[in-house]
Amino acid sequence: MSDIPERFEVRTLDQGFSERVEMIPMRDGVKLKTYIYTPRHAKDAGTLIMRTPYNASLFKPRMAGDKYLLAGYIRVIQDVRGKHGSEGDYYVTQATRGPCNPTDTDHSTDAWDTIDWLVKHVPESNGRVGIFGNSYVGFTSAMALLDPHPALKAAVPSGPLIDAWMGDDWFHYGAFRQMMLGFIHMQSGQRGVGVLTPSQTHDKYEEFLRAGSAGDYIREHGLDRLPFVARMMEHPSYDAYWQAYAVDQRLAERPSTVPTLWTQGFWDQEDNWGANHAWRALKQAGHEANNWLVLGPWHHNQVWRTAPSIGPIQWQIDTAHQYHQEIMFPFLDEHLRGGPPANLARVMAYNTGEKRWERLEDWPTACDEQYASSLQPLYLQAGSALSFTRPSQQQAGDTYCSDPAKPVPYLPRPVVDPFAELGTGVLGKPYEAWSTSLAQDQRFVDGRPDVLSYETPVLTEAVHVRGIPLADLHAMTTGTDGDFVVKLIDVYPAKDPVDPDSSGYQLPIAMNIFRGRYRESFEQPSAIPANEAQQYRFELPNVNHVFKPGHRIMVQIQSSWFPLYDRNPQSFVPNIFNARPEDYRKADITVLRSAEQASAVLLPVVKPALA
Ligand code: PG9
Repeated sequence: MSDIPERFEVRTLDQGFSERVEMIPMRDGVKLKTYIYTPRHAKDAGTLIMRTPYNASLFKPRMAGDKYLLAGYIRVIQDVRGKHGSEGDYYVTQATRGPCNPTDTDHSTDAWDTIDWLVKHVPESNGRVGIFGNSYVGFTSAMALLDPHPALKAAVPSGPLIDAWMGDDWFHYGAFRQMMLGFIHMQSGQRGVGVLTPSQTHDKYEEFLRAGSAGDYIREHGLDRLPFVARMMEHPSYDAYWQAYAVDQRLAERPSTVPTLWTQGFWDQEDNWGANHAWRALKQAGHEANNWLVLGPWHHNQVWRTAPSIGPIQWQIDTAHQYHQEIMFPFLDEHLRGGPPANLARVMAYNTGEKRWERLEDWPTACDEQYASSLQPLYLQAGSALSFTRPSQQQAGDTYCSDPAKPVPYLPRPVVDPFAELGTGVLGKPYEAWSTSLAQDQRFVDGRPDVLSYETPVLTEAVHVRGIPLADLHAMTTGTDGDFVVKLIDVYPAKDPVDPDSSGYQLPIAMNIFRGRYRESFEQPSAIPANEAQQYRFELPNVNHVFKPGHRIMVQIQSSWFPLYDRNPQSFVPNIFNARPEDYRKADITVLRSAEQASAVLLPVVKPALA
C-alpha cells in the first residue's frame, strides 16, 4: 500500500472564525463571489468589505491573525465583476456609468448591492459597514462613495487609483508608464490568474529600447488585442475619456456623506496622485467635514505590510503598525461600532525628517494661485548651485543633449520585471527595487551628461518643507516635443561615521515627469516651438520633510526616465504610441536660469530658509 492514502483530509483547526461563501446577486442578475469571515461568537459586529480583482479566494490564509477580524469585525472579500469567481464582464478600473460606461452598473452600484445584501443576510452584523483597501481595492473603495448605501458608514481608500492620466498607474502628466503593461496583461488577459508577458530579455530597459515606441512593444507582444490597452493607445491625451474616469472630480460633484480616511504614501511608486487629490477635490468642494487625510512614509502598499524604513531612513518604529493602531483602527471603531471619538486631526502627516507624526488642520491646494505664490523658489544657479536668491545674470542656462537612443534609467540596470513575482507570494529583489524606486539613491545617474544636478551648499540650518512643491522650469529645446523629469533630493553628509551606508546618499523626496506637449493644455497637445523658451510648471508629489544641517538640497533635471516611462521622440507626432523609429531624434535642451527666465523648484518652506 502506498504511503499516500486514497483519501486524506487534514483536520482543520478552529481558527476562531467561520467562512461563508456566497454568490451575491447584483441588480442586473450578475452574481459576485463573496467570502464572509465571521469571528466566533460575533454579535452586533461591524463589517469591513474589500472588493478586489486579485482573487478573493487567496485571502483566507491571511484571515488567521488578521487584526480587524481578531478585534471582532466581520471581514468580507469579494471578487469584482468578471474576475475569478464572479460572473459578468470585467473592465479594467471600470468608469462610472456615463459616457465611458454605457451599462447600468459600475463599482458604485456593485458596492451598494453588496452592502444591501450583507446587512440583510448576515445576522451577526450591526448594520454598519466600512470599505477599505489599497490601490485597485482603494479605487473600488472610493467608487463606493459615489451614491453610497446608507449602511456604508466609513471608508479608507489607501493609495487608490483616482486619476490614471494625471498621476496614478497609467500616465503621469501624459508620459506613459509602460512598465505597467505587464500588470494590465496579467489582469485582463483572462478572468483567472494572469500570466506574465513573455520576454526573451532579462533587462526591461533593453527590451523596451529594442522594441521602439510603447506602441511597437504593445503590437510586438499582441497586447493591442487587450481592449483596455487598445483604448489607452487611442486616448494618449487628457480627453473626455480620461476626464470621465477621474474619480476625484466625480466625488466632488456629489454630497460627501461617508466619513473617509484618505491614505497616501509619500513614496508611492504606483498611485502617488490618488488619495491626496481626492481629498483636495473634496475639500475644495466644501466637503472637508467628512474627509481626513493621512500622509505616511510609505511606498505602494507598504501601509499594509511593515514600514520601519525606506531607503536609508529607519523610522525606529513600524509606522504601518502605528497607523493601524492609532489612526485607522480608532477611526473605524468610532464609525462602525460607536467607539470613542478617534480624535484625529484633519490631516495626519508623517514628518520624514524628524520621524514623527504631525497633526495638521489643513493641507495646501496647489491649484489655487495663492498657494503657488506662498511657495519659496529655490533657484537654479550658475556652477550647478541652488539658492533662494533670484539669479541676476542675463541669458544664462545649462544645456544637455537628450538622446532617445540612450535614455536615462529610473533604476540601476538590469531593470527586472517586478510583476514576475506577483501572485507567487514571495516578493524578492525585483519587486523590492520597484517598491522603493522613488527612494532609490540617485548617485547612479548623477554625473551623466544628460542629467543636470544643482545643489545648495551644506546646510547650516534645517529647512522644513511641508506641502506640494512645484517644478517651474523655463527651457528651450532644439526638438519639437520633450519630457522634463524634476527631482528634489536630500543629499546626506559625505561621511557619516555612525551610519556609513547612508553617507552621500541622494534620497529623492519628490520626483515627477511632465510631457512637454501638454504645457498649454492637457487635452490638446501642441508642438513645442524649437529654440524658444517655454515654461513648464507642474506638481511634484507631496512632502513633509526636514533637510537637516549637514545635508544639501539637490535638484536634478533630465528628459527621460526609462523604461518606467515611454520615450518622447522629441519631434512632435500626433500620437507617441505610434512614433516611428525616424521620429526619435536627439535634442539639445537648455534649462534657463537667468534673471528674466529663472528656473526653480517652488518649495513649501515652513521654517525661515537660507538667504
Ligand atoms: N497599482 C495597481 C493597480 C491599481 C489600479 C488598476 C490597476 C492596477 C494595484 O496595486 O492594484
